[in-house]
Amino acid sequence: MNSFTNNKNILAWIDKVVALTSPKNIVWIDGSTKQINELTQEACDTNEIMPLNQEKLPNCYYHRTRQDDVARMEDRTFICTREEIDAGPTNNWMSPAKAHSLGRSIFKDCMKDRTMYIIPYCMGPIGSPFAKVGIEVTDSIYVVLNMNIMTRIGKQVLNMLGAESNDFVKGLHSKCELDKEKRYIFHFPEDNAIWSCNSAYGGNVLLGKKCFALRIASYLGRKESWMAEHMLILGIENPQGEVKYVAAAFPSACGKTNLAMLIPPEIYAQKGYKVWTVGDDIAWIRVGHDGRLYAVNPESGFFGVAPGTGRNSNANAVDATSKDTIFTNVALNLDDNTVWWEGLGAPPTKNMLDWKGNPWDYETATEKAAHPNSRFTSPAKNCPCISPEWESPSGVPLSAIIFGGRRAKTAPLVYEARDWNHGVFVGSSMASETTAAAAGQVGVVRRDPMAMLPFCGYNMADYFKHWIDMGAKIDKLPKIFNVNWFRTDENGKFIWPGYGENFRILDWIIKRCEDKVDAKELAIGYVPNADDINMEGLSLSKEALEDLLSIDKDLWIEESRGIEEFYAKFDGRIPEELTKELEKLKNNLK
Ligand code: GTP
Ligand code: SPV
Ligand code: MN
Repeated sequence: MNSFTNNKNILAWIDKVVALTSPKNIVWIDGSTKQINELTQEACDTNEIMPLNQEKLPNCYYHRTRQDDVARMEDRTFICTREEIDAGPTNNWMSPAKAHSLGRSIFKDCMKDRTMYIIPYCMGPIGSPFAKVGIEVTDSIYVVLNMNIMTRIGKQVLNMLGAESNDFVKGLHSKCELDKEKRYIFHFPEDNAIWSCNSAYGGNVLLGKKCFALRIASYLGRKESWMAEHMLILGIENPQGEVKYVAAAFPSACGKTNLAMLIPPEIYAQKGYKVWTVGDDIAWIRVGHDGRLYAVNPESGFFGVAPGTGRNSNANAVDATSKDTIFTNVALNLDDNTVWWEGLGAPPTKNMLDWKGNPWDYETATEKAAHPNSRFTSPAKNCPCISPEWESPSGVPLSAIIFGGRRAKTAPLVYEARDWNHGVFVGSSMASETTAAAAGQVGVVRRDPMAMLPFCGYNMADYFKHWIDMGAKIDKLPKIFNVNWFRTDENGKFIWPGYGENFRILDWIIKRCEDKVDAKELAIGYVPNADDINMEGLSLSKEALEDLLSIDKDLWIEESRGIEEFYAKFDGRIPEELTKELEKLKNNLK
């Protein structure tokens, strides 16, 4: 009998995984501080991680990945449904039979000289009706230590599951040989299972995150009438102490963590406005008893982009990373054994190593010191602005949903959808420039509906239909907006100052939700009257703001063609509600 669990489904599955991978040792992760400390020590002894300056960065560690294993690999990520159509044209598909046989050949005996760690984890606050259980089997201590920050792990999770339940996601990960040619991330939504091999980069191997909480969960959400979204969740407190919550979907490395931890500009802060972080990457959303939408952050930590995170841009993130944090692929400052990255604010020193471990001199360097997708893993509870409601079992009520991306020209600073279905259209037709968060070319515009292109576990046309259907189930619909912090001038520079100043746009959004301000109707939806954006204390001119709020008709005609092309990929499966919205847009642009 196993002392950790008597759940026969878990034990039967573990038996199979053990038979396949032949581990030398097996360690169940109980979640105790003692066990985590021992594993941390072991990972330090083998140089898997390195302790940083324990006075300046208490309980912080450093890790480097292989140079060809630094981001999600979308072309190696598969949705393995029985029917190809159920994965849809935007996902890579492999039949479960083929993925199983290929996976088995790679996993065969892969742990024979290694220890297998079995991590029971929970996505969502334990005991919450939103919460769901996963078990990740891995041969990486780095994965265990990261999962300990990003999810709720250990014995409490097994207790939650009980002896009979089969309601858990079976996740198998092995570093194997870290061979790029044999790197695969397989999802079996119909079997509640994930297989990941030959990678050690976060998004590919922390199976609770994108693999479970988005790809598998989006599939479960459609079956069970809820939503799993690539969204931050934040609360905006006004001077009267009332808090309104919004969720926002931006593609990877497009500003979710930064917006979630925003510090309002001085003129707002003085009056008593404040932003509270509920989550920075993923939202699980359900209809509450009162007919409103409620959102929960299924994670318990932040796996955030380091470059660009500094005192000036995101002081809350800098503070959150000042202890109990694992840094991956950032630069090292050898003077005091601390970390550095571009945009941290502190000047570089002469005595540094870049993310590859090579000496790096800012005067002669031709490459960046930190990898553009270098990351910090920090506990959410360390964040100075973490919301008192962040672990609320019933979630927080949403007043607005915001979509956004990186668009150099087309999308205005902000606009509002006319109604829910139009909002779903806006989300479904989002596009954004690619970033370093995924392997491949950076800066290419691609359609990324609801920021879910790489994360939807089923046919995206059915996902759009699910959004439309959810709208019919919500009595008090949140308003839907689109924002773009990334318009550029003729020199390629961002026009809008962004970061904390984005609060001015959130302020307008909340006023719209409270019916306190008018708007101007354009072909694409409602935009603010320039006078309604509070510009006090900002040097941006009124003309520049008006320009940011205007649209170029020709660009939007081109855009509508792009949307049509994208929809055509789905062979008539796009819901009628959305094709009607596209027709409306085209007519409005005539
Ligand atoms: P993932 O964790 O990959 O999902 O990314 P994210 O959406 O949380 O993005 P994050 O907030 O980490 O920001 C990514 C990059 O965009 C960082 O380098 C930021 O400095 C930059 N950024 C964030 N917000 C703004 C903004 O308002 N304006 C500008 N110009 N850059 C921003
Ligand atoms: C993203 O790429 O959207 C991330 C980082 O949040 S990862 O965990 O790699 O997916
Ligand atoms: Mn993300």
